[in-house]
Amino acid sequence: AFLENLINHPKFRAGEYTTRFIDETPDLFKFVRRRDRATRLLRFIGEVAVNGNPEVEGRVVPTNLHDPVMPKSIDLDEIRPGTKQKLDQLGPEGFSRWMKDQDRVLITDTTMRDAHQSLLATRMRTYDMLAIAPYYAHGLPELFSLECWGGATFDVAMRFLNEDPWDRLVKLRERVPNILTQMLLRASNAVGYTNYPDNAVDYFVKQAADHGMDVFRVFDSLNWVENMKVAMESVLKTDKLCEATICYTGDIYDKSRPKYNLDYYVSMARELEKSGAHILGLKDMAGVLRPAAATELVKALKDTVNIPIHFHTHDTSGISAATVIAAIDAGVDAVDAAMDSMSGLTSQPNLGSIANNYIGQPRDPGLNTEALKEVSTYWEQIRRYYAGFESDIRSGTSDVYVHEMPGGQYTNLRQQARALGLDDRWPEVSKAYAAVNKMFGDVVKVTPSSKVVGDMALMMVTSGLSEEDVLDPKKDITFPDSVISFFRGEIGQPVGGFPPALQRKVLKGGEALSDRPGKSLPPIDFEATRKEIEKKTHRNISDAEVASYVMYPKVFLDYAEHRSHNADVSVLPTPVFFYGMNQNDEISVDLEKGKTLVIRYLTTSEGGDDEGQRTVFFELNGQPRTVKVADKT
Ligand code: 3PY
Ligand code: ZN
Repeated sequence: AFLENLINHPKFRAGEYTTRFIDETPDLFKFVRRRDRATRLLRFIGEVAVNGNPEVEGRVVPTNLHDPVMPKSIDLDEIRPGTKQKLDQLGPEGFSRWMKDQDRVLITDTTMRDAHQSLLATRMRTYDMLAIAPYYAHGLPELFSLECWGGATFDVAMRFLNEDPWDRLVKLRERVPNILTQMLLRASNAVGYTNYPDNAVDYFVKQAADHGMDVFRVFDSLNWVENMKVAMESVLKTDKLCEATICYTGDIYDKSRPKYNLDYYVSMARELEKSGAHILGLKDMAGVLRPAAATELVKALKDTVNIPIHFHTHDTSGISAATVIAAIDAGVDAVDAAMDSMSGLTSQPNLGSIANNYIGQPRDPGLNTEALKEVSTYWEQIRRYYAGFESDIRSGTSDVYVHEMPGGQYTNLRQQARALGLDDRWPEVSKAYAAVNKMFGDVVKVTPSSKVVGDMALMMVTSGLSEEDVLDPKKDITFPDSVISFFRGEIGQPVGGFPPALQRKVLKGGEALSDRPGKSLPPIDFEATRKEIEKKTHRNISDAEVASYVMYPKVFLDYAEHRSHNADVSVLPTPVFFYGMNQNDEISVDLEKGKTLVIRYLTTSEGGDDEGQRTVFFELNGQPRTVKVADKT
């Protein structure tokens, strides 16, 4: 195709070219890939048949998987307007006032973002979200929003699921035209683990808004408002909602940690409102806000700001529903919860139970409880597909009040600890985590600062280092990269600054930033970047893909490579994607409207041929097809 483009290029034909023609003519790379998608998809299924999907290697394989039973009570013909229409009508400021005027409590469903990030290592596939999406639109238009994007979902989609996160967003928006979409944006860290140049954050936000994002929950991993302002201003330039968010840390009642007292939160709230927030987010990422403290904090914040307040927590302790109820009773405007079957443990508290708790009362969220039940049943069936990603915890744990790990990190860190052979020493890891927090100056712990603390804790346990060892100026220690970067100020400034002695030790005389990293990072040249990616991938690159590359260059290129070999695998049902097909199974795959493939898997040849290739036999729309796959087992 490249040669065809070259030969047909007007300048080439006219002989008007130099040796730099190829470099200077990006259109040469703009060609449609001709190898058909069906063949590429068969190749992927064949690969899974022969070698398995590496993403589930060594994980529990669920049995007895079947297609989910879909909700019966929801009428898919009728659709009522929801919060999306309100935002379109009123604009973000008007919407913010509307929110405050509601008696009912507004509820966000986090199932498609935080719940699976916290329970299933973020592995939920687009396929399973799209199938249920219309039932939300038709059955639950009273929801405030669907948190369905951002946080860790962005890189995991590309890295482990070989999916385009932008495509997920666009398709969800199409299927749910009436409920606000919501994302988690890590301020200057955007959807990554490190600060990006200001114009990269701005570009990302614009792309997200253009692709259907409505509510931007903006937080900074150190509660550094200076760093939040860049992302907030970017959101304020769109006509979408800016939910500037406080990360709750510590305990307002703990006099020994005066950094994070009521005044601290009240003044941060004031600053966020002054910076233009439409909504104030209160994010209890670890789930350590106790009910009584929630009552006091929500009341104080309500007395301070004129914008609505949206509360988020995790159920790691097992008692977070009490905190949510306390927050609602204290007048919070909106709360997060997860569909029943995706709630609890390190996820959000139970949405159905919270909704039922308010039936017949002034703050009744007005959700159809039958629809809630059926949607939850759908997720219950889907969750089984992901059994291999569940963490082995069965109950809430009061240990969270000691370590204060965010729900989204807890299971991840446990898995990392297991991989390092520290499975039986988890209590030590959790203790080390708390100790690191103290040594680092009692910091806000949420992505990416939580990763810094986690990396250090694992390092201490694996190398048998004590707090005294770490603090001892005479003892040489190789600190993890993330820790060095943190002490250099590369993710920002912590509340109250860095502990000076430890900072000196970590940096070994090196300099640290005291200003925003985004200020000194060179701005991205987006057009040059696009050309660079087009050259590497030999295809057209969209604006959104430029943003993916800017966030995660290597992850994006690997994803693009996978896609060019295997087509868009997000159209495959989840059991097929992870575990392959059983003999004589048939699936129909919708490539686009009016283009459906019927794929039947027949068999795979025993043993390899001379080149170690095995033949996988299919029927594609009734016609026999084979693919050759190199046996790597
Ligand atoms: C994320 O940043 O992904 C989080 O979930 C933080 O709570
Ligand atoms: Zn969360």
